[in-house]
Amino acid sequence: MSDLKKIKEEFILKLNKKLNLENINQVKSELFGKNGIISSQFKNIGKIKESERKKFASELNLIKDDLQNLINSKINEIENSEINKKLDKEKIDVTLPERPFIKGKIHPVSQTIDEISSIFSEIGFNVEEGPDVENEYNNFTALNTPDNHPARDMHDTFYLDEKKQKLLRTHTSPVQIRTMLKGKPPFKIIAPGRTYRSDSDQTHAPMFHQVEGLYIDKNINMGHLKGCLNYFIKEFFEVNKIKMRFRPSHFPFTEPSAEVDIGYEIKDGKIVIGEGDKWLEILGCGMVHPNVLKNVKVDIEKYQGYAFGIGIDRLAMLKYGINDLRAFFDCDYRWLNHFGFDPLDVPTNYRGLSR
Ligand code: 2NL
Repeated sequence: MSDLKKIKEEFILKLNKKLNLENINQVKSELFGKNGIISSQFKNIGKIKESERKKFASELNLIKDDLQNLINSKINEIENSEINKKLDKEKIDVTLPERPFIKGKIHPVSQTIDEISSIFSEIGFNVEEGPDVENEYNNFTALNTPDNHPARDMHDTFYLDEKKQKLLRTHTSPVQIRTMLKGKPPFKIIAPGRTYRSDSDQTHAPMFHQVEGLYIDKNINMGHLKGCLNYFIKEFFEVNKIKMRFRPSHFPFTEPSAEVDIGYEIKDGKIVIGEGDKWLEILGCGMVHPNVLKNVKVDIEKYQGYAFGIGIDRLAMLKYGINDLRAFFDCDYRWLNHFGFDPLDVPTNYRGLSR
């Protein structure tokens, strides 16, 4: 028997034993690796007598093909049997009952933020966001709040370090400060989000939600503010007419400042918004104080505008008939199931338009 035939016989015997994938790959590199038996035979061709060289080369090629084919078919065999084993093990029993299926609900506060954002977006306001952890410049100083103002007191503000440099924002105004510092007027934005004050009783939670609005452009006045808020309140409460009044007030960051009340009455034990002889305070607003505009490098000879701040949680309670604020943040799924919103339900407003 020629040397080549001996090699072939030897390796066929080897490959026909019971081998795993690793063993086969070992045999493969023994034969065809860089210094493998077959590879070295190919290097030998040049040393063979010329009269026998052709016969040797063609025999070598045939043997190479045979062994390669055998190796490939062995690898295939193993891979197939592994897949079959897996399929056998992982049979799906379609007769089993389904797993319990829990559909999530959208929290009334999230729903309310979405509604507010959509109403203001329709009249040209961009929605801006910022961090909950702020510095005291963005939260107080830039907003013309004096160093001795009671709002800065430890009793009202959560400070995060000894030096009182980091704090949890007490309103979302710092978002508007950030927006004005990094851009150029006009600004027409709302900033909804979480806010924090050291306060906790039946009507106050230490974490609550606020949306602030800001419109700075040439010739913006209090008439625009009144028109905008009147439009917003009608859209939000889905009524065609709303009784509304401005009451003089004071904030460090606006001048003049006002609080806005809306009319309501109680009918059959339920609150009806819009008409009636009772008043409900729902927001604070005013013309942005020139000191605030100076702090954010807006030219007060050219630009002016209005700002407002609305508590979201109470709006949500009013619109959706929820009367305990604290239940909002208890994370009780039974409560959420009752008061939450179906995420797949596309809401329509009182004019039948989808938001
Ligand atoms: C309230 C009062 C208000 C603002 C917030 C504001 C923001 C900037 C400049 C000036 Cl950047 N003002 N925001 C103005 C007036 C009132 O909120 O009672 N909120 C619940």
